[in-house]
Amino acid sequence: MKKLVSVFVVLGLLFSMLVVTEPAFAASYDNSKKYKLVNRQSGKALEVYGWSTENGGNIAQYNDWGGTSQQWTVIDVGQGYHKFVNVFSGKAMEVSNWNKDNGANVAQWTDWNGESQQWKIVDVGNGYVKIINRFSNKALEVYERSKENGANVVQYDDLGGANQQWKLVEVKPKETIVVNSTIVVKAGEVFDGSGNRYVANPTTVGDGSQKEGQKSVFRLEDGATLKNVVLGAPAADGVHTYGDALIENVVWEDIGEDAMTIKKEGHVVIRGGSAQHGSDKMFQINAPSQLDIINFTARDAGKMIRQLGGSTFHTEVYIEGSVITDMNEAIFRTDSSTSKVRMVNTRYSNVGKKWYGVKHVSESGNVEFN
Ligand code: ADA
Ligand code: CA
Ligand code: CA
Repeated sequence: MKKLVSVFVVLGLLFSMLVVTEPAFAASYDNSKKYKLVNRQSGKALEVYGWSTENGGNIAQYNDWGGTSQQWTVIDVGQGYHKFVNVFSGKAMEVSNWNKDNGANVAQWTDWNGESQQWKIVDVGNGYVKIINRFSNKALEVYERSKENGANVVQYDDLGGANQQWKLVEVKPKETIVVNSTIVVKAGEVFDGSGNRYVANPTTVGDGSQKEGQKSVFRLEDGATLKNVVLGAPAADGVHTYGDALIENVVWEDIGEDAMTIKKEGHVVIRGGSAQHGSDKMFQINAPSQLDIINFTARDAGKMIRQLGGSTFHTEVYIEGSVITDMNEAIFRTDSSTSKVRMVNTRYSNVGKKWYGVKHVSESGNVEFN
């Protein structure tokens, strides 16, 4: 009996080594980019069905027509896993209801760090991958090999079928537009950049260096929305807000002097999108405000959020479902004894002191990774 057990132990060990060393897809996914996922069997694209922004909104396949509900950011969450965040809804793809069954539905949900929202991307050759759920170990597939629009996407045993194979295709910014003078989005108006890239004229707007006093590429007046914009280099002084603002699916490919500045009191929401490569600050708060950052990817800067040095006004920062990596100094730095931060369901790595001078911190569901 003992012998039999040890044979099983050795077999088990060998098997687990095999599993552990199974090569994840070598290509790394740049979280400042957007991808569409095209099914090999049907040629159709993975989408959040019916423009849903709700929790539980279904994920299905549809003709590849270029909508943002068919675009995904692929975010490395460590240990060989990724999450897929829909560009339109800002929600993460998951296996619904902690289900391990064949045929269990795949839908979107607020990103809360669950294993059911994490996927391993495995190269199967010919430019295709399979996508395996961390919680269930089952593969993402188009149900019953359907080729119809709206056909459901579910999980199933990894059987290697063409309906379980996906091609990740980068969605490139369409055009590059040179901004010669600040684009003003008037109070209550919406500016939709349709995925185009905006770059500053370095002489009339700003060269994106650390020189103070550069102009912004966008100025958002009270109640304005800025969406589907890529800010390329040089991004000058980025985005300035004057009052309430919604900044949705905005990607800073290369932060300029800083990425966004709150110039006047208001409630600013940054939802989806990403920012990277800042020499110093990413988000600068120069007036009392509420700043919400949801499903955002922030990486490589001096600090993610800085309340104006020496200022003592009250500001509240809320961070949810985001991924924050490589901040030299901190996630949030303030000199105000009343300013607060609350961070939930966020993954972070290498963030310096994390909180610098912040006297009121509340956190839940966050995960530090390497
Ligand atoms: C620095 C500078 C401030 C202000 C700020 C900003 O903190 O000291 O005066 O310019 O940057 O808004 O970029
Ligand atoms: Ca500055
Ligand atoms: Ca600035």
